Amino acid sequence: MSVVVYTYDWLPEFPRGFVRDLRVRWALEEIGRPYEVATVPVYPKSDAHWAIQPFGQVPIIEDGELTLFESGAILLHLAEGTPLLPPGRRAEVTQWLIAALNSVEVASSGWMGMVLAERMPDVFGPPSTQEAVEHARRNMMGKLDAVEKLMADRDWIAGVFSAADIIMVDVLRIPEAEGQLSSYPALTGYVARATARPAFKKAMADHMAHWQAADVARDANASA
Ligand SMILES: N[C@@H](CCC(=O)N[C@@H](CS)C(=O)NCC(=O)O)C(=O)O
Repeated sequence: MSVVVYTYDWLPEFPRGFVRDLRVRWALEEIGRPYEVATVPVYPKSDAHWAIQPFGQVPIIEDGELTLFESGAILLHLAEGTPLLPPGRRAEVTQWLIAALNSVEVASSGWMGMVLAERMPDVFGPPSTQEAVEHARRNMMGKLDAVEKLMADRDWIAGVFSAADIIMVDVLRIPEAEGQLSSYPALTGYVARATARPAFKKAMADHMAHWQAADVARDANASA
């Protein structure tokens, strides 16, 4: 049965490649489940969107009768009964998936939010002080240090490739894109290994194609 993945109808260039529908697409590609994409307007957000995501965010999925939000919950649901949640490693995979979201992503989003506020004050401002940005960066580095140590002697965070790797690597892609992984060889290798997977490449290509099609539709609307 096909899954429906919701993302935005359009977004500007800067978040493309990092919108969290990507992690859902990646998981679906890994397990070979067909899916279709539906959209919600990014602005203004619709009542229909708020009705299925109380924070007005994406991703959201529909899987038969079930509607789910929160990328971690979505991944755990999709992984059930598949190699992404290997029998015997359920607790460990869940632990690392939650650590990726609740420890690493919380820290990196805090820092990234401040960087964006500096870069685009009209959208994300007001900017924080340099001391606050540096404090947030050190907090993120503390989390990266811990995962770096761990990944020095393993390929995948829970021993075999799992849903936890999809979330952890997708989280790490932001500090990597911002040049923050240069002193972390194990994390750099981990991200490279995971993103070399055919499922990631397909998910990313389809994710980017979605935004290109969204530009075309927007241009056509503007000139109509
Ligand atoms: N904890 C949520 C975060 C979702 C999230 O931040 N989504 C972003 C797109 S990647 C969003 O919709 N942002 C718009 C907003 O927060 O208003 C998850 O993992 O699903």
